[in-house]
Amino acid sequence: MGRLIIASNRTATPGADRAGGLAVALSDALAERGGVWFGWSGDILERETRGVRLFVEDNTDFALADLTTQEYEGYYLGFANRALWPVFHYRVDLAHFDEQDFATYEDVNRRFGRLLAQLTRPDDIVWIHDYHFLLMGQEMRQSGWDGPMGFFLHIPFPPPEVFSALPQHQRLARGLCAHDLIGFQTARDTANFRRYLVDICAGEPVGEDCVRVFDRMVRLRAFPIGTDPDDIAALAAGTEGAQAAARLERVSASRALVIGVDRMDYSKGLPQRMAAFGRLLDDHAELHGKVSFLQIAPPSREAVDAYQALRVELDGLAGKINGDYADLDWVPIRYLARNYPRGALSGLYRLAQVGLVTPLHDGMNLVAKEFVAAQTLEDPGVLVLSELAGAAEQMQGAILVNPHDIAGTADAIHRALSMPVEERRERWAVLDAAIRAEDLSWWRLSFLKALETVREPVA
Ligand code: ADQ
Repeated sequence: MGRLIIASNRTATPGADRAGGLAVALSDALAERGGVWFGWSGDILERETRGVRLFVEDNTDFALADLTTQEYEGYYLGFANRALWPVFHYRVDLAHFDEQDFATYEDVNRRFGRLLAQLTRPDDIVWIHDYHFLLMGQEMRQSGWDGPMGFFLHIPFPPPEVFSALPQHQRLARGLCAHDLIGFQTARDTANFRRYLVDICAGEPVGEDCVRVFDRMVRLRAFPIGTDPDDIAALAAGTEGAQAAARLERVSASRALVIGVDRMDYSKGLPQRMAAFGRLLDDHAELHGKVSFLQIAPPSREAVDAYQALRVELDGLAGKINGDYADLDWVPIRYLARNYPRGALSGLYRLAQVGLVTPLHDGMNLVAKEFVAAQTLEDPGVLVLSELAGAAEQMQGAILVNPHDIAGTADAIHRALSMPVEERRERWAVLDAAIRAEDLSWWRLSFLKALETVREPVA
């Protein structure tokens, strides 16, 4: 068996705390078979940089490349986060299309693709991750790499009509099709890309999941990413989890707790969620003083305008709802724009009666799965989940909502808060079975198995 070569924008840097589930899953895959993990070092240099820095740890060669200031602005902040991220999340209105940003994105993908091609050996397999590197595989092919190569998209893939808003959509699709296997989070994302290839690029469907297009055969499949339920349950019961829950309980007395945990991103539906909680308080005076909403939302991508505007909007909304309803001994919304460790979050999930996960669009949303994993059979909390999160395809035991429907989401929170324990247990059993059937190990093993056999003839 050859080595595994992984490329992702950020790596689990040697020596760093690999607390995140995905980092652990990829580290395990690399440690098992040996290989290379390539990515951006996180460093931004003023002057031009070439080459990679190599470290060896756990049977893995880490290969880290730096970015120049101009590359960071054009490739990362520019094309990846001002054009691809909004369009892939169906927000063409927020997208900023700049030819120079795209040229820089191409340059970085080319430079990184060439660097990585130099590190491969003939019997390796290559697995590239996410929207930062849509063109990297094609660059590797042009540098001579012709072995099995897969790509996994962590974010949604929009319908062809939305994807086509990107001025470079054909170039990007052609680049993606340099891979043998393209994995998506959901059946919906897979169908969207397939329809794009067939309708716009004259691709010819072959068998169940292949398309012949751009003179190549590409396999498209959904591999919904999962979490590690036992790990989260252990964290929820651990010291850090219990301490975080105890700190909150001291000030919240025995009030019901509704929890939301997200990166501060416009795809996560945070203003709509706060408005829904405000609507719950408008409609149910009997809940005043009886329920609190804890929203943890550390700022991300603060150099991008849309993220600055979101911060201002959320500060205003939380302030308005608290101003309208707070009392001497009760704060309705506890809004914390900062990060907490995984252990503390897991303890808070376990304490909460309701998990509110209401993105406007989301590739998967692992918080939904982590909330479920942190519950107990005796007294499980209820998940209120957006039907527009990838997780909704698997998590039918949740109360599903349209996140744009403020009154409907407020009703769903009310229903969750008043749900009898028997129904909560029934729903939780369904959700727990779903997150265990397709957990994080299942995800990585099924992707790698599909990649290893991708060159076999299509049935
Ligand atoms: P994200 O957009 O970051 O990820 P999500 O899946 O919710 O979204 O979270 C990824 C990880 O970050 C989870 O393990 C979660 O616990 C953690 N996290 C989220 N908010 C946090 C917070 N406030 N504090 C601390 N940790 C937090 C992208 C896609 C998703 C997809 C993932 C994985 O946008 O749709 O599920 O990749 O593929």
